[in-house]
Amino acid sequence: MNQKIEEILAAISELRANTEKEIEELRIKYLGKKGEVTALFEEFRNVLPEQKREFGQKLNVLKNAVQSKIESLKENIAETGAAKTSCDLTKPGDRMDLGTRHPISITREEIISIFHKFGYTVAEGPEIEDDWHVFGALNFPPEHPARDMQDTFFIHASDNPVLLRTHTSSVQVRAMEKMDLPIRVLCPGRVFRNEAISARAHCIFHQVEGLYIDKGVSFADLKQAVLLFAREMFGEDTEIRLRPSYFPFTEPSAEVDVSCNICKGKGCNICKGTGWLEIMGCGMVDPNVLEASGIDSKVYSGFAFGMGIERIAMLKWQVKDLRHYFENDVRFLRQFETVI
Ligand code: 2U9
Repeated sequence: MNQKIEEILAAISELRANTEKEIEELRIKYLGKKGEVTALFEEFRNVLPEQKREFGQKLNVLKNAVQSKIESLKENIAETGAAKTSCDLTKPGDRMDLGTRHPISITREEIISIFHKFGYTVAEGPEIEDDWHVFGALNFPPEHPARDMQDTFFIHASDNPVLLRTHTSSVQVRAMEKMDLPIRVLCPGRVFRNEAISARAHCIFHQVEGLYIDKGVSFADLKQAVLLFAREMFGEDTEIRLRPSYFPFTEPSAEVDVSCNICKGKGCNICKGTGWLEIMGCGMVDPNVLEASGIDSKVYSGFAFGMGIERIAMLKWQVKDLRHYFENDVRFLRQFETVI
């Protein structure tokens, strides 16, 4: 009897159960009518009177040990929920739907990889900015409309306003402040303008801007960079034309058009019969802008350009409504599944 008690005590310390059913089976095995512990109590009747005290105590210890083991197994499955979620570890995993890259990301990466070949590195900067990096350093006069609440989102307007950047030019200003010359930098990022949302405009959109500063950089270099980019992006037959324009930060400034790759310049509804599509703005960095960031404009010159990624992506895939890019309708996004 002693040996049996020792065996059961050793066995119960190893007991494991994952479900309430398994625990009940263990309870029956030891404490049920025909259970092993119950059988020992039956046997106890035949124990010699002088041994009854010793075995009686041992049997009670054994019964308590079995009962508390069963209680602790019950508590365990209540905590882990093992009983409710008994799982089949051999089952194949659930299929995970793969996402697709967003057309804006695809276009941004394509623009970056083209300029990477021309030696540009990517720089990023804060979306929440100060007046100096968005306007002051870029030659915006104090009364310029972009500084107005109507056009820019201010987080707080004071003598030292905090605002959402309206262009990524602020990143180039930061690059000029800290990078050694010559600088050849590309700045992609999200920008914010206080505009009504329509098929052609959004209050949040994405830009890529570029800046090249060195000794002897000329307008001819700018035209060449823009032409090479346009041919890489829109095809090797692409022609460009530059129309005079105005920006506070460049002088002279120009808008860049590419020949319409749908009608090959003949005129269609995409290019509104003109044969040309506007893709970006550009110009020679205004000497005031170089000087504001501590660059000697008598020694250095540079060019800059800027484009809206949504606009490039609209031209690339003939998307008619800019709002598609922001709604994340999978029926729209899945069309770009194979474009990597
Ligand atoms: C520095 C100096 C000059 C960046 C430039 C443009 C021309 C331009 C627009 C295109 C469409 C903005 O997204 S858009 O509305 N951008 O036309 N951007 S030159 O010029 C800089 C930038 C930084 C220090």
